[in-house]
Amino acid sequence: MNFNAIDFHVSRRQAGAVATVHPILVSAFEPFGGAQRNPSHDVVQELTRRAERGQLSAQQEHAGVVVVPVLLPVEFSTAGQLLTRAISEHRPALVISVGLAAGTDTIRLERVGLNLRDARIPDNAGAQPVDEPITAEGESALFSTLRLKAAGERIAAADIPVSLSLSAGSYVCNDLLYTVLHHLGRQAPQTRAGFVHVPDLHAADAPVTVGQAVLALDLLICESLSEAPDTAAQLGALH
Ligand code: PCA
Repeated sequence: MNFNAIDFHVSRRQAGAVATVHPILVSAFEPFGGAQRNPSHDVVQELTRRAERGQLSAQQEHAGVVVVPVLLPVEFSTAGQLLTRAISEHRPALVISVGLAAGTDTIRLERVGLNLRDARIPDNAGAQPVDEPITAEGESALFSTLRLKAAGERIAAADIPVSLSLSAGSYVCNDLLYTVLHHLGRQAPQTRAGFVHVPDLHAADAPVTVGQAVLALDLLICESLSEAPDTAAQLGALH
């Protein structure tokens, strides 16, 4: 998969209409594991469409919000390389990545990226690393810098199933989360970044609709553009 697979798009109308533009880099993944679709793509596409029409709450609350969507291959290393390259190019205010976690029934706000590759199935390029670090010299784990508790409370208040998650797994989504946090920690520590897993939104009994997932991302952007520390809500997990 090469760089052409990436689909950049910035709304010129919005970019020209405001003095300060805050690009929000939002990545989605291609299908994997034999599936025809990856709902993360639908969610990011719809978020971008609404942003182009100026319909996001984030745009009412923060001037200059522009969504820059990026579609990534489900490939270890490559996904992270492409997104860090896009970060260098766009110098975004926020980086939010979205992926599918089939079998879950909530929007999962990922708190932690692990320095670990342990793939149960091959990625889309056939790689299947087992028990390997992502970077040999990196920290064991890195925390999302998005305001997840503030966002989680707001998403729950909108009656959307949401949870804070302590593991993004050990496949390509975790690889991307860790790689982006590692990169930003060194290059642009003021830039908040994190990862959101969505359930299979195309399943017949999907617990969350595409519209709800889009609203959840919108609220996550709203909260994460604030420079304030995250709220101290008592949302820690017992197990
Ligand atoms: N989900 C996979 C990789 C791509 C995606 O959408 C994961 O959770 O790692």
